[in-house]
Amino acid sequence: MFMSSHSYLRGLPAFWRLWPLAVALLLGACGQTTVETPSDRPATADTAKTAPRPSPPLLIDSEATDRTRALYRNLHRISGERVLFGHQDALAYGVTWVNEPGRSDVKDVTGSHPAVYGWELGNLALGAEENLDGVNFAQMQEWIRAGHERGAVITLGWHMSNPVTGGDAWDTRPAVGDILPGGEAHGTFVEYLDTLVAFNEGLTATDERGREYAIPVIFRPWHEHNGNWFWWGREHTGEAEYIQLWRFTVEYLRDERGIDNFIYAYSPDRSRIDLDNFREEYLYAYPGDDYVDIIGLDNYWDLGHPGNEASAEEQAEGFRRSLEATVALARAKNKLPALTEGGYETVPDPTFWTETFLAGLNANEKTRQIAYALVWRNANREKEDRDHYYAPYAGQVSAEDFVDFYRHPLTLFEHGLPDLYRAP
Ligand code: BMA
Repeated sequence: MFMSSHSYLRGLPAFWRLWPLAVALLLGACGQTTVETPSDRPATADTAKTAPRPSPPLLIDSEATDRTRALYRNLHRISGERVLFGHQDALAYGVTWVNEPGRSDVKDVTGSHPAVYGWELGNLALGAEENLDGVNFAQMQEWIRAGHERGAVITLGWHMSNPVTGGDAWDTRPAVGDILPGGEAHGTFVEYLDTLVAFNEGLTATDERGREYAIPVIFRPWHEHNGNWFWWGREHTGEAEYIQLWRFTVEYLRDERGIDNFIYAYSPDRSRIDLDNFREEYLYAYPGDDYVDIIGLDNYWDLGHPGNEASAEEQAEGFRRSLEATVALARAKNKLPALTEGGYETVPDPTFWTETFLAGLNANEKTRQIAYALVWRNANREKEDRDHYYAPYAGQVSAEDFVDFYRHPLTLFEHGLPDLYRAP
């Protein structure tokens, strides 16, 4: 309903800045059924008259580029209607192939690439040419550009090396206190962040008039911080320190370095959240509404994780409840809810996609508001000498069921995407 962004309206006389409000009030007074209502109420004429209208979702970056704002608004609009399917490293390799132009395991099975591409920055800060899974960074930039130009969504995560020890993200020797401003390793940390600034400078595309622009990116730093497996995780840093780490990251990238194409996603891990106390545990070390755009959740736990001893029924209930709670929190904050990571390693269940994954996402009005759901990478079997994949490949036991998942009206893959980068 509110089309304009505040920065776009800056400098206009007061009347013109207030017109969206005037239009909304007028429509509200007319009892229009199309007026946006809080998502947990049915949009009837009655509630439309009385319900408080949510203000338009704004990014934490008030200078965000038009396309970045458009993406965020469009994902909000789609939320509740369709869930975008995402896959990590989709274009770089699959279970039986590496680096074949135009190929992805998801496309091999369904005919379409995923709607969301996840990419990984681990080892970027070390000056390496390839990330920690052997993906060449220059090629990654090309794949990001190609995916964006086909209309898909890009998200970046970072298993950042430990700036204090030089070890990897799983080297849990204390680091956060030392990398914050005033700490001994602060300079090194800033250099690490600068490698992302440089990488991001290469994430450009060209519009129809030949002008270069920055590709919008969902940036998801410091994920699963409520677990204890990364150096920024619980037990290896305190709550206040983690919040400072997050805020410094945003302020440095956005305010110091002027990055305006990032949408910031927060994503704790489900395995360390008690569903009966979701809100409080999810918000452990939450950096604040002024620092987060996406209320995300990483959930492998309820999807057949080997450590979860709950029955299949209990896990299904856990999955549904975790999505409902994520959506409720996102709505209360006027943020976007997403399943930022998840899946079932090697998908051994032939009906996993429809009877577990879709059943949870499509359970009710709340769960359907998850904007996108991304499953983790399909490691190349020969190269990594193991079975570590989360999407099916052609012939895999869940491949047929995945086609039903793809065809379901709730799911959205790259083929079916509307223009997400034009202002709604
Ligand atoms: C993990 C595993 C690792 C990988 C890392 C970063 O979950 O897939 O093999 O190196 O993510 O992509």
